[in-house]
Amino acid sequence: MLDGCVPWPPTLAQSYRDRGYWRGVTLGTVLRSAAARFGDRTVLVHGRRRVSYTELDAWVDRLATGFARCGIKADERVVIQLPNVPDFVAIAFALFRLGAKPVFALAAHRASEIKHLCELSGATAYVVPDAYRGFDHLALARQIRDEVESLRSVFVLGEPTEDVIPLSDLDGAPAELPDPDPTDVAFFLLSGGTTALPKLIPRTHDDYIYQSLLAAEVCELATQDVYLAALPIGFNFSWGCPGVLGTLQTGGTVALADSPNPGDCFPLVERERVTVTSLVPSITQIWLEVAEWTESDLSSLRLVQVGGARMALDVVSRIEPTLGCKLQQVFGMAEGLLTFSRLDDPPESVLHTQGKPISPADELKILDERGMELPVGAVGELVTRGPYTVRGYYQAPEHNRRAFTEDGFYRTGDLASLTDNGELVIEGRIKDMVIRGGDKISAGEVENHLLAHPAVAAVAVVGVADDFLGERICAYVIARGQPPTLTELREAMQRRGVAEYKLPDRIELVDSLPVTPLGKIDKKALARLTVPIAAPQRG
Ligand code: OOB
Repeated sequence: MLDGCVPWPPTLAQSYRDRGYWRGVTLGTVLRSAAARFGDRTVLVHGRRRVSYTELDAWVDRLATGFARCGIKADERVVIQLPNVPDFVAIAFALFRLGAKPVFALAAHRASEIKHLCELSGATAYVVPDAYRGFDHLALARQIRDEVESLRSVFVLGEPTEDVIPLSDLDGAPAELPDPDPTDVAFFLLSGGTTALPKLIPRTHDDYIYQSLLAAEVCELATQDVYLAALPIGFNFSWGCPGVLGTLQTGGTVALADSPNPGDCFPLVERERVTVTSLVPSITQIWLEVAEWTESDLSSLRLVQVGGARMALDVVSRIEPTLGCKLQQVFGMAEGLLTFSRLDDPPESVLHTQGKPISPADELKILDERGMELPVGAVGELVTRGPYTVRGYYQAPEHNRRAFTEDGFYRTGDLASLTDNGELVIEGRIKDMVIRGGDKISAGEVENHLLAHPAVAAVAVVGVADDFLGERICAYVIARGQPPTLTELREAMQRRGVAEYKLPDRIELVDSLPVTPLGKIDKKALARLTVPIAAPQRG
């Protein structure tokens, strides 16, 4: 396994193989078999572009050869920052075939996040669009290449220019490629981040193939299914829960949307006869509003998965009647564990719980503050381990000691309880994170950026309840000299190259911050102080 990753204990790994969970194949091979089975069927649709299984397989070979000729080698890390386009999928698979490891960045990430990801992963290459949504990714890529020592190459999707490699150049007769080890890392997902900076989550071929196939099975995916990738496909939910990878393994079609908004998605649902999609709660709310009056025909939808953040009951209960399809509640994390409500679960269970783990080998425990296991019904921290839940973050031994128990359970930082039936109910969070829409924002990261501002003497960032996004970002600031305005702080963070979704929605100027008896800032007290806001403040 790649250096810096924590493997599963050997006996447990063997038992996962013996029980058939880990199949000992790589993602590159999975695509090869899918192409052999599903040939001319369409695997990817984007706008007017349609790619068949056979075409994707051949394209991936050509790209892999091209990457190899450009010097990309097995085990090297490659940061991919692309929107939902067929090229994203082809590039990821080309890297899988080479044994190089894609690191999935979000299109919304900017200099601050990208630099961190490139440094942390030691990336040798970075793949970007030339420009996207008015942002010059090429300029960002050049800046990052200048600043990050390990970064040798920039590959660009779009207009060819000097000093970067156009992806269209990566072509050539397929050469002999090494077959990577299925137990090794296939790619890296990003942690939501409780620490000031995001961590990298190594996912292996074995564990991810198992997860995506199992998720496909629970969703009863079949060749006739059309999965709409509404959310960014670098997000675990739409990449492999079952998402793109689950669909590809079952012979279905993935329709790639430019955004999760109804304006982009509804016509696609109608045109492609989409059957399944996955959404976060805030987007679901917009879908429900627009579905009331849309002229698009949504009748092909059979299943909408919703997860990534807590969802209000009045939203949950409107989904099935308004969209005319089944709702599946999903609780998940890039680290692994997935719980899904089942298609035949009784309505009360689907409405009020986040379902059951997808694997019989998932182990879930609810712990109290001292680490003692709690009985059914009691609320405590959810910890978990299993055949597709990681044993450690990449290159983070110290953090891993805190984030995992001694016996390898991942401490989710989520407060939950289990019902008599073994369903999970998410009750809250102890981790220092804001979940805004489906986006996870580390409070510590935002605090560090704000502290860099000369007018900020001290700051505490908390989530404030919001009807639409679930939470918004509120910063309690003790000013130094002239108090800063929200706009000033947002602009200062933007100048530091921070992604837009992490900018505070509101500031509260205070003279002091409440502290716990141990002298830490008392965020619970702050959260209690904060009244919900109807709309973001500006000024
Ligand atoms: C998904 O993954 P991440 O890694 O972006 O975030 C994980 C965290 C969880 O620990 C929990 O705090 C929160 O997001 N979360 C939920 C939730 N689903 C995730 N909180 C309340 N209710 C839910 N249903 O968000 C993710 C990954 C795969 C599938 C779906 C979501």
